[in-house]
Amino acid sequence: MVTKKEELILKIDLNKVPEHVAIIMDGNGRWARQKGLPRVAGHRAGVESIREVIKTSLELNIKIITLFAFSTENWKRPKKEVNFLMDLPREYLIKEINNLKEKNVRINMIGRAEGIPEKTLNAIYKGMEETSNNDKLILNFALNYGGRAEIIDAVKKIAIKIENKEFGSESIDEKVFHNCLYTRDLPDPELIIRPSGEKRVSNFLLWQMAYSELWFSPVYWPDFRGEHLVEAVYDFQNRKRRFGKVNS
Ligand code: V0D
Repeated sequence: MVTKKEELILKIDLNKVPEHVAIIMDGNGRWARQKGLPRVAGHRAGVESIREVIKTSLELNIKIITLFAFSTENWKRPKKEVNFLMDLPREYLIKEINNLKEKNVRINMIGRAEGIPEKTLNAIYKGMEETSNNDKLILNFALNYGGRAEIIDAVKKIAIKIENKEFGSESIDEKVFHNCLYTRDLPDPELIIRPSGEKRVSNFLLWQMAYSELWFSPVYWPDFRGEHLVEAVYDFQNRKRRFGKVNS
């Protein structure tokens, strides 16, 4: 039997796959509510979707996946939920690290370290260290991340460099700015996916998404499967990207 996913993969041009895909892991709470389960059950179910996205990214040869896991605004949620979420990275890495190593996946994190429990940070840094030589796929978690916070942090870095006379204000350009972002080592995402039916950007990768293609899916994150990623990539390949120019 040929699955929907296999059928879609046959239509993909493997030479024109986006290098960097970013995903907002949204809809976990609503998924749980619909099933009469506590919100945290949705967060836990969302881990299986990460596994699916990794597997499919390796098949398609996507090089970087950025996952929006926790925003600078998510601290306003009930304390019990925040505490549960903050233990997930450690739990995730204990469970998945061997699988990630075997698959040659490198773990990375972007966002503000301040506020994240030390135990969580240490687990993440250990995971990053242990996978730092892997080069098939970068799995980049955006944690305590906000696009505006990132831009403010970049402005602060530039101000300090100017105070230290590293360069003058006339030297500030897009390249200098890019090098002060959390994503300084990564190319901008060509494709951004938001599941769960919301059609908003919600403070994700504001600077980096200048020319990104956007794909919205009605599926809640815990129901997101490999075929949904392939569907988004297929649609991406059938768009004309002009970057503000006219086509010749
Ligand atoms: C909950 C569904 C993995 C979406 C997936 C604290 C929301 C499970 C991580 C993770 C979360 C983060 C960093 C890292 C390794 C793993 C994670 C959060 C939430 C926010 F280095 N899943 N996951 N982080 N959820």
